[in-house]
This record gives sequence, structure tokens and C-alpha cells, in this order.
Amino acid sequence: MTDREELIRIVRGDITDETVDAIVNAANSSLLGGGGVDGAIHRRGGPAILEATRELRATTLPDGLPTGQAVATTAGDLAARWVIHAVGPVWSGSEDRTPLLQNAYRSSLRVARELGARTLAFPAISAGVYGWPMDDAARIAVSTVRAVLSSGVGSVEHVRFVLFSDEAFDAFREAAGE
Ligand code: AR6
Repeated sequence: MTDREELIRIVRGDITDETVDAIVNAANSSLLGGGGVDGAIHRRGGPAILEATRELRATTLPDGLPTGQAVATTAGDLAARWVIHAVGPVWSGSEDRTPLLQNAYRSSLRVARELGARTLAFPAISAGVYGWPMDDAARIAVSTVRAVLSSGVGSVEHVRFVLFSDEAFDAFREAAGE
């Protein structure tokens, strides 16, 4: 097994069941919740997460969090220390927004590093409500995270992509070369 294979794992499941230092949320710019994985994280994590994001909106992020950026809060009742809220781009057929999706992953890893997080779980950012084709979303996710981890900088030792559907699981395994 290579170092790279030990760093990244592709698993099928519900990200709110993960026990990791930080769970990444596919949030929106409002940071005030939504459907999909965002809804699941807020439901399972309890009101402390919304309290924390409201506080961010009232202080440092009055206009919300721009696309491609990430910010951490408490993880409330989840089995994690932090939730890192990342905003992926809405998919567009007319404009290549790949750099914004890459930024959502890179920003999450940067925030994780600042926190000193060692283990991290990601969902398939932008591949649900935001409409990104799954195969492409998976390739961008895996290659971006690999590139950051292989630079060897920072605290993150293990990244789990936690995929909710067979389609997503298969796409990420393919992207990871498994
Ligand atoms: N665990 C892991 N993955 C999940 C879970 C879960 N519990 N629930 C859904 N997914 P989405 P987006 C998968 O729509 O496309 C929200 O309303 C889902 O099947 O959650 O970035 C936000 O507030 C899909 O593969 O995120 C934003 O408004 C993937 O997670 C908007 O949706 C991402 O789907 C963000 O859209």
C-alpha cells in the first residue's frame, strides 16, 4: 500500500455517522442551513451549529460566505470536534466553475490545518442540489485533495470521502483508481 492510499479512503455511508476531527458540510453562502447533507448535519448536530453560524453572520461574515470558501464551527452533538462549512459552486453548463469547486476543497483543508485537525470527512460537494455531474465532481474532489495532501504540509493525516449513494461511491472509487 502506498502512502497516498493510506491518506484517502472512499466509503459509502452517512457522513453524520463519522467519528473524525472535522466533518465538512456542503453548505450555501447563507450558512443558515438547507437540505441535503447540510440539513442532515444540522439535524444530527443540534442547535449549537446554527447558533454558531448565526454568530458568524452577525460578526465576521455579515454577507455570508463566498463560494469556494470555508469556515469552521462547533460540531454540536456530532462525533467530531468541528464542522467545516464549505460552499461549492452551482454547476453551470456554460461556464467552467472547476476552480471554485477546487477552492471549496482547498479552503476546507486549509481551515482543517489551522484547527490542527488530523482526520477529516468530506461529502461530494456540489454533486447534489447544486447539480454537478457526479463523475466530474468525484475527479475534481479526489485530485484536489490528493494534491494538497501529497504536498505534506499541515496536520491532516487522513481524509474520508463519505458517499451517500452507490452512484457517488462508484464514481469516487473510479476517480481514486480503486
Ligand atoms: N451523508 C453524506 N452525503 C450526503 C448526505 C449524508 N447524510 N446527505 C446527502 N448527501 P447536497 P450540494 C450527498 O445537495 O450539491 C443544501 O441545501 C448527496 O447525495 O447536500 O453542494 C445546501 O444548503 C450528494 O451526493 O450539496 C446548499 O443550498 C452530496 O451529498 C446546497 O444544498 C451533496 O449534495 C448545496 O448543494
